Parts: sequence; C-alpha cells; structure tokens
Amino acid sequence: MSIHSIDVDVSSPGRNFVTAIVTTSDGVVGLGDATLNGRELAVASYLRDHVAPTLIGRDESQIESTWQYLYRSPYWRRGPVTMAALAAIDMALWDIAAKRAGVPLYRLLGGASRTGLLAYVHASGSDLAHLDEAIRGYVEQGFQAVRIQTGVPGLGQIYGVHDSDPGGAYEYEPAGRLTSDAPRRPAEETWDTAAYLRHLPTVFEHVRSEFGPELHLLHDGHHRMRPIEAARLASDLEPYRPFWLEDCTPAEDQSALRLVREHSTTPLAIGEVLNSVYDYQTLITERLIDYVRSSATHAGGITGLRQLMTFAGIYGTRSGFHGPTDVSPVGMAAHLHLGLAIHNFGIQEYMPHSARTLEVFRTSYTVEGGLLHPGETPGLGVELDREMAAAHPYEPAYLPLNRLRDGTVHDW
Ligand code: CS2
Ligand code: MG
Repeated sequence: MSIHSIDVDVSSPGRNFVTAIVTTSDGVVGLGDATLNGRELAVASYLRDHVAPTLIGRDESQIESTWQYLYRSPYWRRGPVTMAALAAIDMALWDIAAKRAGVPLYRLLGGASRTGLLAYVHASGSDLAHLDEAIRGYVEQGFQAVRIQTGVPGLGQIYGVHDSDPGGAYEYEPAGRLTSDAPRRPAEETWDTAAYLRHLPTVFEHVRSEFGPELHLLHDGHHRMRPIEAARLASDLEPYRPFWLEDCTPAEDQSALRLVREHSTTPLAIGEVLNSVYDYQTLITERLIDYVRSSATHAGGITGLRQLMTFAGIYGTRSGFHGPTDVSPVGMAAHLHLGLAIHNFGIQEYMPHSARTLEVFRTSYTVEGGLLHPGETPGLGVELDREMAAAHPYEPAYLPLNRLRDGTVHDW
C-alpha cells in the first residue's frame, strides 16, 4: 500500500494546532502533530508545499526510510520548522502501521515496560495562598508530582503563572497570549533575576513544610539564568529535594551546565527547544542532565525521539517529554506510547487540554492516581473531527517576551 494523500489542517479549538492527515491508497488514516507555538503557518507551508508532494505514492510502511529521506534529502537539516514537519509525517506513519496491525502503538514499540506513566501537572499562583490552593486541588485528584511556579514580589505577570478559577483549573493556557491585530506584537513582561533568586527558595521551603516530603516538586527556570545564577539556585533548592530544575540556562549553550553540576546535586532537565540527538551530544555524554525534555512534535516524531532516548539510555539519562497544551493530543499520545515502551522513562508532563480541544481531538488516553496510560485503541488512539476543527479557524497568537527593568530583551 502507499501514501495516497496528505492534508494539513490548521485549526484553533481553544488554541492553534497543526495536524497532518495521511491517507493510504486503501483508506487507512494516520494523524501527526506539527504544532509550533506562534509559528504554526511556517510548518503548515513547509508540509504542504515541500514535504507532501514528495511523498505521494511512497510505501507507507517504510517509516525509518521515510524519516531518513525527509531528514537528509533537503540538505537543510534540523531546526524547529523542519523537524516539526518531519515529526508529523513520522507520527502519522506509525499511527497507520499500528492501525494495520490492530494494536495500540506501544505494542509495536516493544510493548509495555510499566503499568502507567508518572505524570506531573502545573500548579501555580500569584502568591503562596493561590499556589497552595492549586497544589491541594491536584493532590486531591491523586497527582504525585507538581511543577510549582509563583509570582515574584515586585514583578508583574510572569509567564506560566496563573491563579486558577474554581472548576476551571484545566482551562488555562499560558503559552499563546493573543495580541491585537495591528500592530501584531508579542505581549511583554518584566524580569528581574535577583528578585527571583531571593524569592524562589522561600517558596520551596513553604511548599515542603505545607505538603510534606513525598510530593515530587518540579520547577521551570525558563532559560532565564546565567550559569553562575543557575548554580546558586540549584544549590539553594537542594535542601527541599526538587525532582528537577528545568531549563535553568538557555538550552542551546550545552556547556553552561558544567558550572551548575559542579555546585549542586539538584537534578537537571533541559531540551524542550532542542530538536535533534546532536543537540544533546555534550549534555548526555558529559552527564550534564538527568532528564530529556524534548517532545515528539519538535524532535522528529516517534522515530527521532526514540533514537534520542536510546542514546540517552546508554548514559542513564531518562525521559521527561514536553507536554504543554501546545503539543496537540496527537503529540501527547505519541509520548504516552513511547514512554510506556522505553526502559528509561522518567516522568511525563501533563497539561490537560481544554474541553474545546478534546471535543475536536478525541483521545483514548487515561489518567488515574497520577499515572497516565495511552489506552488500548489501535494506533495512536486519537481521532480528529475535521468538520468541527474547520469551525475553529487559525487565530494569530504569539508567546510573550521578557525584558529586564531597563528594557534589555532577556531570555524567557
Ligand atoms: C513550558 C511550556 O511546559 C513547559 O515546560 O516551558 O509552556 C513552553 O513555554 C511552551 O510549550 C512554549 O510553546
Ligand atoms: Mg518548560
């Protein structure tokens, strides 16, 4: 059988998503996620104009060979746009292969290595009272791991910090703040690393004393620190035994983490903006990180991520796949199947999609007692209602930007 058609849907049921729909000559349909937050249309064009036309008529069962073809043939390798497009095709081909076999995808990837996947959720609050309320809500639902983010005294809105409204905890969307149409610019926030470094250890101290030693606590530094600042924070957080400190420095500067490692035993996670195994060469071979944060959507799909995790496994590095709402339910399902199958699974980020998103993308995955499972539906286990998706057209939305108090553009 062969690839008959490839459609690319860009829809906005609650937020923007780019989905590749691959249909075979005998009518089997596979789905792939190519959502690149804030740059969605670039990937859609890359897929429609440059990838799809070269794949029509190709044997859809040649997943590895198609991956190598899309990676090597354009000459211009890696990069978020290219790798997201490749990812979508790869996921769709795996979806088709598992549907043909009549099994959930994890069975083609080696079968289940565990009964469920430890999930972490996002708890945040502008102050400690709101943060406690959010954590309590998740603990009551059975979650065993929470990422904690708070406001910093003296600073305004901070990316990823949100006060939950009762009953609406699953609806928030930190990534993708709508801006006005003209001029179309990202929202701006103010950042002060010294204020943050003074405040965050007091937050961890408070949460540990309030919730006890067993709850896993994670934190995302969102690339905002210099190496010496990150080393200070990692060392200050040690007494509170964090599960990990994520993105403490800009991810592309691999050797920056040497300094952090020299000063602390706080586990480190990095990689949501990285998209190939080569981006991790120093990080993994020098054992500078404990968790790989890439997503299937941004790192070449299941084939790309599996290659990366095999390499990471040799050095004892585990997975912590990126799972924000801008990875679509299709990308999320890919993580759950791969995470269930690989030996070096660590933890899975779980930021539940909104009810509107889940009406359009119907999923088979489950969460119980803080553990995720991909379900037993053949393939990835996600169905896309294309008619309903078409009723939610693309809406321009950009991620915000950080500036220091003096106006200097900063990492965020
Ligand atoms: C965050 C994301 O999930 C995370 O750890 O860093 O919210 C990230 O900022 C967005 O996915 C960017 O699109
Ligand atoms: Mg992050």
